[in-house]
Order: sequence, then structure tokens, then C-alpha cells
Amino acid sequence: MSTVIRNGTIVTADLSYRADLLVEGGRIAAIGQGLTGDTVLDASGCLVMPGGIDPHTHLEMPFMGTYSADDFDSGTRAALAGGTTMVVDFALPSPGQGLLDALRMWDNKSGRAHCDYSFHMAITWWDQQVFDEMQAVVDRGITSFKHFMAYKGALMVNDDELFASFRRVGDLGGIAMVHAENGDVVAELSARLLAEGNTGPEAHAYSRPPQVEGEATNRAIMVADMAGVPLYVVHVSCEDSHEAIRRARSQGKRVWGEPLIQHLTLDDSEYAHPDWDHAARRVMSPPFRNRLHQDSLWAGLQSGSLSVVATDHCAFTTDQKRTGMGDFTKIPNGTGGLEDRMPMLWTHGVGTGRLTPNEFVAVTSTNVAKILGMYPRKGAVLVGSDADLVVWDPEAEKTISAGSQQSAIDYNVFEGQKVRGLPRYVLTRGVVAVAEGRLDSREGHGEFVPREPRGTVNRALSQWKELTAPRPVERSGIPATGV
Ligand code: DUC
Ligand code: ZN
Ligand code: ZN
Ligand code: ZN
Repeated sequence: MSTVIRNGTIVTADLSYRADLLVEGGRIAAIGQGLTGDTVLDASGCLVMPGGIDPHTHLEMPFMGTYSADDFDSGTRAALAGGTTMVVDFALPSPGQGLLDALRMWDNKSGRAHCDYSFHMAITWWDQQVFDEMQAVVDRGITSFKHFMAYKGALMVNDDELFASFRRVGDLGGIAMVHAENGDVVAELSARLLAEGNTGPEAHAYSRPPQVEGEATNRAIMVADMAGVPLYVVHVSCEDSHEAIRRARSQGKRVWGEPLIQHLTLDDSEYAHPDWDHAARRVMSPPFRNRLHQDSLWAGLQSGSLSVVATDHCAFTTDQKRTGMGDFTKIPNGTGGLEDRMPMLWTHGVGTGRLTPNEFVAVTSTNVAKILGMYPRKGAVLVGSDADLVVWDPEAEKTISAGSQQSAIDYNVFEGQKVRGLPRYVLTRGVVAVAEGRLDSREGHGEFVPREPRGTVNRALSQWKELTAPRPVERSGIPATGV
């Protein structure tokens, strides 16, 4: 069984050119002119791109007393429907739970996936067992480790744990990831706001100003530099953290920033909405910011100081959100976006001239695959790469609505938004999952994608620092200590 995609323009992170594409055995078998195959997909007027990779999802995750409502079934259906052919989800041990135990839970849940997937491992507590199990996690092909600097009393790790874990990740050749918000300050501001009678969803945003994110991002960068580990900062929402990332990158540090489609296109006026449900449905951490911060994020994508666009898809129903009525700190944090990331970024990025189609491919797919160690199996249109492809119709339009979405929740934060640019066909390892814009995918088709460690060469720590690392000095009576 072979498939030919004919009459399209192939668009990669580097190039755009007219060619047909032959898919066989789940992979790209040939790229050229006049190719033939058993099935022909017509890509006239369309762009043939690597399928999107969402580097940041939370499917069926236990969180804030409940579970995120989209699982690997509805979540990966949503992904495919929107042109995303792979998700990287977070295996999240509850504090005290072993990493491999958590991984078994995620292995079970992910059996329902309609598209390929990988995992990051979260480090939510620290002891010798965690240290030891990290090796086995890397051996499984999970090479990125996420740390929460917020959610005090639950998932948050302190600086000593952060430093110890970062060093371990660096030694294993992996990359460290952070949710960068100062959890101590957030807890303090939240308590004060509640005491003053600010119980509504808008107080969630007041409790997490840009400064808490800028401070934590800068701290994580410095700790990563001292630990000698590359750093990936998830959901960069504001200039304060973007500025820290820009500076680090200009110093040669291996630091990447990931804005979300929500922060790029929605702003903090959502929390002033008179309808409690409307505002609570948009409660996520970090919260939406004002337009100046949005401009900073777009500028980062344009200049390359920010590397990828994700969703942090962590969807909760209105009923779940309502458990936080009367106390904003109990509103489950999270929003959806998996189905909408690609069309929204195309509409607001390429459609406005902020991004070229090639840059769109880079930030939605290729850069993700490169940073996370799965390029060119994923994120590429090359002979031998997995045939995870989207045939993109730049003229197709729709209005986003919860009524027609794959996600299991009862609303959509982008409700009513018109998008221009949608998938006509989506292929997951060669199998057509969307045809003529209609989803027809199979539960259980998705496979786990192991990823390569980066190795210990491209560390955040600059080479000159390693070469000139201070040696212990022997002086009489003073014990020698190294750095
Ligand atoms: N932020 C959210 O909004 N939800 C899930 C976890 C997170 O960090
Ligand atoms: Zn987070
Ligand atoms: Zn509303
Ligand atoms: Zn997240």
C-alpha cells in the first residue's frame, strides 16, 4: 500500500518547493516529480508540511483534586483534527511516587492514542530513589525532565532540589525543563488576596504577576548554568521571562523558550468578563497577559529568541472549574488548545505577516523535534522520515466552536474566532487520519517515540567556564572546596 501526495508545495523549516511525495510503510519513500502510488491525495493549492508536534500536553492528568478531562483518546483526536501528529505529554509522579511507577501509569493511559507521542518526566520530589531511577527513564528514551517552581505544597521543588536534579539531568545528557513561577510569592499573594475578599478568577491573575515568572525564569537559567544543563522554559508568557531567555541565549547558554498559542492570542481582559464561568474557564498558570507582553512573544518568535509554540493542553469542564467558586485558588488551572494551535498560529502568525510559512513549520514542528531529540524521524519532510504530514489548505476557513470540537470539554477558549488555514489531509505514520477536513482516526494507532539524549557537549555552561573551573586551593587550616 503506497500513497502519493500530488500537486502540492512542500514547505519545510528551510525551503518551499513544488514536488510530489510518496509514502510507503509509514515513511516518506520518495520526493520528486510524477510519482505514482496506490492511492492519490490531491494537494492542489495546498502546502505539504511536517505534522505539528505539540511539546506540552497534560492528558488525563491528576491535578488539583481532579483529572484533566481530555485523555489520550479525545486529546490525540483533537491533535490530529488540527494538524498535529504528535504530542509530548508529562508523566507526573505524585510526590513520593517513583518515576518508573508513574511511567507505568502513563504507558497504560497512552495505549488509546490516535497519534504518536512521547513523554517528559516531571521531578516533583527528590531523594536517592528519584536520582537512581532517572537513569532508567533516560534509557527508555525520555530525556527531558520538568520541574515545577510553583504549586507550593504540592508539586513545587525548592532550589536545593532543583540544583541537584539539574546536575543529574546534565550528567545524563538530558535537558531540564521548568515551569518558572516563584511559588513562594504566588502563595503569599494568593493568601493576601483571599484575606482581602478577592475570591474571583481575576484574582488568579493578580496572584501571578509577570515578575514572579521573570524572577523564576532568571533563577532557573542561573541554576542551569551552574549545573551545566541545557534548559527549556515552558509556557513563557511575558516580556520579563522572555528578556531573561534572550539575554541567556545571547551569552551562548543553551536555553529555549516556549510560548503558548493561548498567550499569543488571548489577553488578560478575559478575566474582567462579568460571567464567572467565562473568566474561570481561562484560569491557567501563568495567566493571560496584556498586549505588550503578547507583542514581546510574537517578537521572540520572529527573531528566534523563542523557539516553539505549544498549548499546555490541560482541559477542565465548566463543572470542574466551578469547584473553585468562592476561592480562586481552587479553580483547576488549565485550558485547551490542541485542536486550535495550528490554525490559530497560521491565522494570527502567517496570516498577518508576522511569520513566514517556513517559520511556522519551524516553531510548530521542526524546532520541537530538534530540541527534544527526535529529528529527523519527526519534524522533517525527508526520505526516511516518518510520514507524519499535514496537507494544509491556506484558504480553508472555519469558526472555532465547542460544538464541533474533538475535546471532551463543553467550551472552547477560542469560541467564535474565525481561522483561515486548515488541514485538508493529515497522515500519521502514513495512515490518513483526516481526509477532506474530516477526522477518521483509529484509537491505539499511536506509538511511543523514544528520544535521544543530547549528550553532554552542548551544555548551558559556557565552555570557557569549564576550562577555567576553579581548583581547590590548599591553605593551612582551611579546608579546600571546589565549585
Ligand atoms: N498550568 C496550567 O495552567 N495547567 C497545568 C499545569 C500548569 O502549569
Ligand atoms: Zn506549567
Ligand atoms: Zn462568556
Ligand atoms: Zn503544563
